[in-house]
Amino acid sequence: MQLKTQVGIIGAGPAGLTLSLLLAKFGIESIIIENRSRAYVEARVRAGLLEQNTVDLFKDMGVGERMECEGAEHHGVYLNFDGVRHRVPFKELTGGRCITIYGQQEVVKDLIEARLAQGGEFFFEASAKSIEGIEGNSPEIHFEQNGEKHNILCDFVAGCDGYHGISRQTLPKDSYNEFHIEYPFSWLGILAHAAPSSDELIYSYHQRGFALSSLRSETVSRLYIQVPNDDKIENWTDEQIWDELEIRLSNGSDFKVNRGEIFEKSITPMRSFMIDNMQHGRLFLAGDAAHIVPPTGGKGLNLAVADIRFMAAAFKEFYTNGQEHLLESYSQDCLRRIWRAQDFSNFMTTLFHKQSEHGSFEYQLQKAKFDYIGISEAYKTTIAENYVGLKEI
Ligand code: RFL
Ligand code: PHB
Repeated sequence: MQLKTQVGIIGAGPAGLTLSLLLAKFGIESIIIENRSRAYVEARVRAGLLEQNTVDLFKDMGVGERMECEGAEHHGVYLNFDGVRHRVPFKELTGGRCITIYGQQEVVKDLIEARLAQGGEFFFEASAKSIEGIEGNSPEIHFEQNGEKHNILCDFVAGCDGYHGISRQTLPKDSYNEFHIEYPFSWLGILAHAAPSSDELIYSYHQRGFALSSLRSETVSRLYIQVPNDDKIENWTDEQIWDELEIRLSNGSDFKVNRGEIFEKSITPMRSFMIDNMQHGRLFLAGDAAHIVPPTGGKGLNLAVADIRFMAAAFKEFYTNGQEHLLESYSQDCLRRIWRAQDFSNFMTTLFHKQSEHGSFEYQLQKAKFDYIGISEAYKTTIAENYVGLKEI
């Protein structure tokens, strides 16, 4: 089958879906191809923290109705270190901004439903195999579905296909520099039918390692613990996970973790990854295809959506005014925010994870940073504005 559209989008994650909806709003045609089934992408458990900008954009796009009902606004966060707790309030320090807790799979469900309701074209279980002709004006995406080969002739290709996708591999190798940090630890994450143990998220340094208490709803908790990179989920019974969470989050206090049936558990490695050019010719990358941040700052999905805001504006400018300057500055426009988020995610990761001997020089530096949060409004403000996401950057 030979298809034709204005923007061919690879990937139905938050980036690709947000792009297709924004383009529709601007009267620009698109087709999405997605490797996995609709059911798979709607069930994939990942992020939960939405920045204010992301929430505002979803509301503007008219896809925020369920998020506003079921999502929970949080106006502060608890930071623990060796049994000491500081709260960082957002509203006071950021002029009224906050975060919203709403699962990524719920975002994906809302976006797919909204796009299908517009008659948007999707190919699920369709794998992009190659992207040809990006240096000309009509690039082509070759994909396979049910063993049959198809192609889409487009004006532009949006590579929203995540870290393992083909888009980044299609960029000429000499068109970008790559930056990596592989952290020597991973996150074991669970979802459980248990009421949240705290009204706000808790990030906790403990000498046995990091722990994070988050949530999805009044009856579902989302929790994480730092584990070594070679750890296996089979090494942990549910009881051991709960015990470890309780040790690390309570740190000797009488804080109790609410326990319940664990219905999802997995281990995710922690990495920072970056390329410093996200485009070549008619191919433009967004989201995890171009950058990965460790989840400690809650930034990955939000960065994907922020890239798309620039990409959609650039396509709009091209189609409505024939101007290419926003297309040309696309990478540079995105990179400022991405580097800021890389720095903040790395800061949160190194502050709260156990990386060196408890009591060592490195540990004392972590603790000195933490103690500074307790005494400085300026430092708290820096954390708050990065955490809720800078408005303009
Ligand atoms: P996605 O979501 O990976 O979507 C890419 C899509 O492309 C498809 N694909 C292909 N389709 C067709 N042909 C091919 N050849 C293809 N190759 C791939 C894939 O099937 C997939 O559906 O990328 P996108 O849209 O850039 O979105 C990025 C976010 O998913 C990611 O950054 C976040 O989940 C990161 N993240 C968090 N981000 C936050 O903003 N806040 C958080 O609280 C947060 N917590 C997290 C996280 C990620 C985590 N894990 C599991 C990595 C917590 C965790 C534990
Ligand atoms: C989550 O709720 O999944 C979550 C929250 C905050 C983070 C990372 C993940 O920093």
